[in-house]
Amino acid sequence: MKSPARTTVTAALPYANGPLHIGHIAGAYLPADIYVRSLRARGKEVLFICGSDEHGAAITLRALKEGTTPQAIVDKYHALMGKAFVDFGIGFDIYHRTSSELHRKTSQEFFLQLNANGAFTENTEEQYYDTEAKQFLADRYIMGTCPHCGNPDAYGDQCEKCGSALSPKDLIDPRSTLSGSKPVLKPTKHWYLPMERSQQWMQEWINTGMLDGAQQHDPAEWKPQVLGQCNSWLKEGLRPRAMTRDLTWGVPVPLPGAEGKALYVWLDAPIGYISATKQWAFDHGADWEKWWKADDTRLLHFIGKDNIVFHAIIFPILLKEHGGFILPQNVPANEFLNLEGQKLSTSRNWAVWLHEYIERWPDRQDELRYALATILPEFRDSEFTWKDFQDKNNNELVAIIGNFVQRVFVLCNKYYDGKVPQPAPSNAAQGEHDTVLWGELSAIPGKVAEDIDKFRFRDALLTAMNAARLGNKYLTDTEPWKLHKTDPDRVRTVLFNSLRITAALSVVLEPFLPFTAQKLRTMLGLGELKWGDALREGLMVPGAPIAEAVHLFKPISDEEIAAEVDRLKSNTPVVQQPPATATAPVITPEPAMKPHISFDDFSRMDIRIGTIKEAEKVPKADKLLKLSIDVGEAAPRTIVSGIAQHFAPEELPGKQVLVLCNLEPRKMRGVESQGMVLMAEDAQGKLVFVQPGSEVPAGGEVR
Ligand code: B3M
Ligand code: ZN
Repeated sequence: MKSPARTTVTAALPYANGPLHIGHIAGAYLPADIYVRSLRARGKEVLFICGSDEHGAAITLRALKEGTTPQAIVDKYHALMGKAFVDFGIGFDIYHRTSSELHRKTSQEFFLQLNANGAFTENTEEQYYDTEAKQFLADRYIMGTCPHCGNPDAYGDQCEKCGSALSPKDLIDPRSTLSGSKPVLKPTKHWYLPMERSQQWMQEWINTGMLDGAQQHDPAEWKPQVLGQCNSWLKEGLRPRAMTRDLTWGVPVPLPGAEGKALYVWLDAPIGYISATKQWAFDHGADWEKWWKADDTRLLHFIGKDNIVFHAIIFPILLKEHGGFILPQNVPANEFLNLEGQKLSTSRNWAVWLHEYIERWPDRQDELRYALATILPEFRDSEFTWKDFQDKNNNELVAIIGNFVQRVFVLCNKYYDGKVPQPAPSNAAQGEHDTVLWGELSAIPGKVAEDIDKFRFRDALLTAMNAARLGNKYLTDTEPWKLHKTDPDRVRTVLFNSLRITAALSVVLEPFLPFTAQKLRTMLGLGELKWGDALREGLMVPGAPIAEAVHLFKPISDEEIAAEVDRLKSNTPVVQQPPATATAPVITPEPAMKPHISFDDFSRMDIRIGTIKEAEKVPKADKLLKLSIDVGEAAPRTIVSGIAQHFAPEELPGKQVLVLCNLEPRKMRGVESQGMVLMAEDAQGKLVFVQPGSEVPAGGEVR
């Protein structure tokens, strides 16, 4: 692998169908921003690309709901999101949009090149059609029951409950999102990407980093959950995927005979990164191509976990089929953020909206950036609570950084009339505390950068905060306020050193807390600093003026927090969670822990040990197995379970499993399922049995 000369960083293009919430921020934008800021501070060449995703059913359905046009929707939310990003200090080089003319042209050219290269197959196939709305139903236009988890509201492209990628024909009991009616099948012609042709190289590229005989990336640097999702897709076998849709809102398919057809939104959206780069280059008189084509450019996609296969499999296939482009070197996807014990939900208004936060907490961007950075869902889902936000603010920002800086500036103003003191000549008046301080402090910038490079932003922030902790300890150990009268030389050295710690803080905290870093530099009378300036000798000049002491952070009261929690709760329409009706194990990316239930609730569940007697595939359902399980009754029960991708039928007979026996019976693919098998998920997302420690008679109750 060549060492990169430059880095192209993209952050997922958010759909312009609603405002941004903290889940979006913690998923893609804050980590990407921290990463980019740290590269910039190290003088690296980097381009940070984002924009609004303005096509797709997400937009048109929202327009329908708000009784307006798709164009009005994207105009409204593009402006709202763009402003919120700026206000929050997310420093994109460009925030573009996919409804632009340049994007239409770029994605049409891309499509035509793919077509010319023979990358598509044209197929006429039956698709679901809504006879009332007179429209074909793809993606979010069609809903039904997820064959994997039984979620009754899965979309035609994805089940948001279990995260599975779906196509409309996978749905059980499909219905039109537009009219609610039962759709009919009708033939229509589309351009398909025969992804199965890429199975071989994709498998190798993902898992070894090798492509065309060259090492492109190191898979050890990819997050396990990203590799896991890709491999479970690859294991199912890549299949043809339609790259066009029967829609008028979108980029028109630029071919004769394709009237009324648009590019699939997941074809046009990632090309949006390229058109945004072109626009940026045009605006700056720069070259766009090197950011996408030079093999010493490193391409990174920051996204949330629901976008993994699109960025790690489908887009790379498209780039390679097109030719001339580099492939991403990493796809550092985050898991999901939950809020106060529940999944974030736009429809239930269970969210902290970024633009509203900024309105209610003006000039407190860094407080939220900090709280989120400490809980980024880097490897597993995590949770934001207002209480934790308060704790992080009061116990860390106020008590650690604020307190240190306040003490240093108060003392320097009091003793030296607001000027940088002259330290004792080096090696003179150096106490043991100084040696410890410099020893520990000098390791911090390198360690922070190293963790950031590994996409371990939480660890990096912890280390950066240690600089402030060291500062506080240094003041506590040296007690300059006690020595001022008796040993003024020593005190000047201590406070000079403390100003240097403050300068170092403004460097190592900048990626996380850019507003605070700027304040610190202004207070110190310093201009722009680079990473290498953190502990540079000569940075602080004795005699130079510094500012008066200010409070960098204010404590947040219990009342303020209670008001936020109330606000959240009163905003939310109380929607009863639908009862679990699944026959497959319900493994959701939901909150870490669910709210309390009563003992009564628990005792209503009849969970028993079952012994699997037989297992067979359910015809025409590649996810389902029909199991015959002995749960201690006269005859075994039939249970349909969405585990076919995880177990071969022949490995099951004889296995003991946990069965929820009194779950309402349900028909799946015409077979009545009389209960649910309970399973767990391993780190790779593979289902595994939950078994008794030793064999027990079938029918034994689990209590
Ligand atoms: N708009 C999905 C999302 O917002 C989609 C990302 C596009 S990235 C090219 O989650
Ligand atoms: Zn599902």
